[in-house]
Amino acid sequence: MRRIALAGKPNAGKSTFFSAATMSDVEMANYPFTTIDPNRGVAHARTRCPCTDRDADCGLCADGARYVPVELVDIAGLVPGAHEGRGLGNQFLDALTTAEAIVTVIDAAGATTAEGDPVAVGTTDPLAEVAFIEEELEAWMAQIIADNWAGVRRSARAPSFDLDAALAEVLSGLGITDHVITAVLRDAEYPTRVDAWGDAEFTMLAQAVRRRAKPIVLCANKVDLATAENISRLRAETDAVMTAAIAERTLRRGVDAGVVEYRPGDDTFQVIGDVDADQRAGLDAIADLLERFGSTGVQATIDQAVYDRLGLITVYPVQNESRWTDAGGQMLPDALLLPSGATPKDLAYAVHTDIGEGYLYAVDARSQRRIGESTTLEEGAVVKIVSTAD
Ligand SMILES: Nc1nc2c(ncn2[C@@H]2O[C@H](COP(=O)(O)OP(=O)(O)OP(=O)(O)O)[C@@H](O)[C@H]2O)c(=O)[nH]1
Ligand SMILES: [Mg+2]
Repeated sequence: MRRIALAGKPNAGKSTFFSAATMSDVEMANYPFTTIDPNRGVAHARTRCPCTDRDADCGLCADGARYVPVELVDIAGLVPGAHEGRGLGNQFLDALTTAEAIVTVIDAAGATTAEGDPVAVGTTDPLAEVAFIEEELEAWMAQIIADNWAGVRRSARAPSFDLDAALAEVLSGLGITDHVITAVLRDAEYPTRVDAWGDAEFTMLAQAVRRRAKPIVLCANKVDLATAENISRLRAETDAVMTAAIAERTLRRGVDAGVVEYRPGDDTFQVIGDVDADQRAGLDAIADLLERFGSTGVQATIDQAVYDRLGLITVYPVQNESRWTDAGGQMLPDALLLPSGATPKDLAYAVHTDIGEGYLYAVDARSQRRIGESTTLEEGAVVKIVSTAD
């Protein structure tokens, strides 16, 4: 499963976001370092289900909204200097290396210090938090490259030495694939002589790799508390998604309790059960918030990470190309996230290695036509794979 990690300063609302997105109970509190061990759970990206194109109901989507699972990881809060061990240290930067995309949660309300201590709303500047996660990550990666440089120098004495391969080895420990390293080295100019490398080159390489391998979605949280001035500054100076994680959590709990009708990502909800006066006031405040911001922002953040930053597409493998079902008659049983540019053969491998190896051909189940092995699939493609492994 694709993995997305939440990062940010302590007390920004990461665990609240996590709890809302995964509907799991984790510790959340108004003091720093509530979370120590990472929380892992399943969140979902939202997309339009292909069954809506057929006026059918697949039974797996919510009125046309299809939710595709991704893994979400919630880690301890980070403070500036984390790469040097400040706060709870750099072990949590390590937790970020296994994620494909990072959501940086900042406190739009400015009601917490850089260390996560609560202060009055508007005291601290949310814009000051925007860049520090990428800076910490890049500094930490640069340091790891520097730490490994003595080894690279030693191996450079061998006649068979290959700089790209040596760099790939150093960076693979950070969860960076050869594919990314190759692209980074192709796009930038670096000294080919190993002894010409220094801190500036380590930093440059770390930045290039971070940008390509760990895209970041910025999430300005606690907008329900934030001043109008902070909101407009954040809107003008960043591309942050405005979120109120706490509101999303309340709505989903309401759905669970059977008193609210709401699909994550919707711009409205309905109260369908009995609520007391306090709950009613809370829900009214959320309704106002949705009107102001369009949504709670939680779903939009995940969708931006999956579809925009990672550029993934949702593809639906089926066995029966006219009914769009599996052998058991379930319509559109699986929704898979594939990299953009994926081909039917890539889909076959994603379904199962054996299906990929036995690949014969594919049928576009929308047009009923055969499609070439190297055709590029699009968002919402419904595809039948014919394989010797069937
Ligand atoms: N008003 C408001 N408060 C929020 C929101 N999201 C989280 N909070 C509050 O912010 C405080 C911190 O939330 P957590 O989710 O524990 O924050 P965290 O980032 O996980 O903190 P650490 O684990 O300590 O790093 C709690 O009191 C939450 O109720 C929000 O959208 N609006
Ligand atoms: Mg937490």
